[in-house]
Amino acid sequence: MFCFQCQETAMGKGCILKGVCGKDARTANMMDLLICTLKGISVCAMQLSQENVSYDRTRLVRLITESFFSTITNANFDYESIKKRVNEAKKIRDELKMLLKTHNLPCKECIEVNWDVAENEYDTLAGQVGVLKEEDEDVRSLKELTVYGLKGLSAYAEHAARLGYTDSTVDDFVVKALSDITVENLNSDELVSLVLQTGRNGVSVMALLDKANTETYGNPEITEVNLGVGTNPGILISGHDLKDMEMLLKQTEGTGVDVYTHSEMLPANYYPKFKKYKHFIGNYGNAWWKQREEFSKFNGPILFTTNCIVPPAAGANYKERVFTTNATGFPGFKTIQADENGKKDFSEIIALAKTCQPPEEIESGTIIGGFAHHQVMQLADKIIEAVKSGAIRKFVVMGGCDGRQSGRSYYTDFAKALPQDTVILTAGCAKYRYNKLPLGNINGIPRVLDAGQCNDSYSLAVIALELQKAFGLDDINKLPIVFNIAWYEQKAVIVLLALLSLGVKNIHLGPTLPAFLSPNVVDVLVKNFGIAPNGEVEEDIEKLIMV
Ligand code: FSO
Ligand code: SF4
Repeated sequence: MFCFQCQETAMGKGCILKGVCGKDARTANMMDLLICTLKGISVCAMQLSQENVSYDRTRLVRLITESFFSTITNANFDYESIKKRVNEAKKIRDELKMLLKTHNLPCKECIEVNWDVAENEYDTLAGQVGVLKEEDEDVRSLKELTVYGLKGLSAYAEHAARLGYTDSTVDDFVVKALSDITVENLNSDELVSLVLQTGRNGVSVMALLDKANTETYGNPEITEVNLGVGTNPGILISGHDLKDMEMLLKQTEGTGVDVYTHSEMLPANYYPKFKKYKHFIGNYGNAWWKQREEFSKFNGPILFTTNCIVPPAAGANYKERVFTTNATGFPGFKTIQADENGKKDFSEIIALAKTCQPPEEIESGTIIGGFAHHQVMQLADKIIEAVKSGAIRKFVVMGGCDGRQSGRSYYTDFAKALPQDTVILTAGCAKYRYNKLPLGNINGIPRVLDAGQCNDSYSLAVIALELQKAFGLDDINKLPIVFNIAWYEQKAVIVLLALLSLGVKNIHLGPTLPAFLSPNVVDVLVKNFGIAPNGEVEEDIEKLIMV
């Protein structure tokens, strides 16, 4: 195996024996074979489109986006389920090849289109089709940057699709981009352009998901979220999928079982449609990486709707209580499948919850959130006034991911060290590094404004663009907003590319730069976008705030 797609990668270079995340080599390789096959599908699909031959586009795109989602860091550790996806992908690819044949069109000569071995030889082949297959370090870097962007984009497209929202332009782009990096000999400039196009499509997909979420569940509103526990048994729901949240709340209503969010599901508390459920108690715990400790105290079942899963320790008392759904999986965890109409039956989880003790309280009090673009725009006059009067000197976008590396205490220290006249705009699980600090408010505006999940970084971009309009500026970079982003996995990659495509410059990125960026690609990002790694807290405060 060779995997370097996340911030935690071994030695800052690449995981080669086993993932730091816990992914084993066989599963990592099988994911490579899956991506290889998705590329083959895209190549055939592009050829068919160019010749105006019709095929089942929706099925194909959903397979690509779901499969990509399953390969995101901490989403799926289950070798068998990935192998199953390889078989499904190969079947679709072979159908497309057959279609090419019936139209007398030659298949492209590449392994992605033509691999064909028996299932018992998948492992051997899988070990040969990974990222190191591309020998040129810079080409590899730009191609993988595109692929990781597409993975993040696919995750968000999946959530939107489950609510009935799709964007055919984005779908077409995914197929074309995958095909281009497979069979077109793109030079560095063309690859850089593809990376930026990926970012633009990232903006589109986040806008689509924002529309899907807000039209379905209402606009997030300022909310005090309870951190304590009730006296009933509970179910803990983690991940990003709001459709699952809705189904779980409906099915648990009146059963005597309460519902709590964990990690990236916290923002569900901000949506009007979910707030009306009395048995939706609040948020339990913190960012994904604290789950081993927190799950063992929760006492009830846990439902993962997306990443991030941490493999449980050998003696973990909660192993039998964990369920996965959608693209997620872990050997030994039970999986809840949707029926053909997308409905899920959570009765097994609810029945289990009834046999469990109520959660043990690990925190108390409340935190405030719900500052997505619609809500913030309601406060626009107040915010603009505070900027004009000098009460707010700068906004600091500190969205992204949290992670378990000790160096991430940088973000807590940075938030604490920020001058009192600055406001943090956040989204994603990165917020857990500072959302419980007593940072106070400025003229009634809290100093940490949480827009929601990592995909709600879109909200932060909308807020910036609206402020740019309000202040009559011709460049987003003239706003009093700076960016100090924490990344971990590939959804943060699409968020970063989306910001770059919107013209945002001088983003500080940490806690370390991605291992998949070659020195030359880093140079391009530094020269064209002013991207910088974060340094020491004081020095970064000086650079970002005091100038
Ligand atoms: Fe976090 Fe995990 Fe939302 Fe990620 S829980 S790290 S960027 O999956 O998706 O922020
Ligand atoms: Fe390593 Fe990250 Fe890949 Fe896991 S996802 S194998 S930690 S690079």
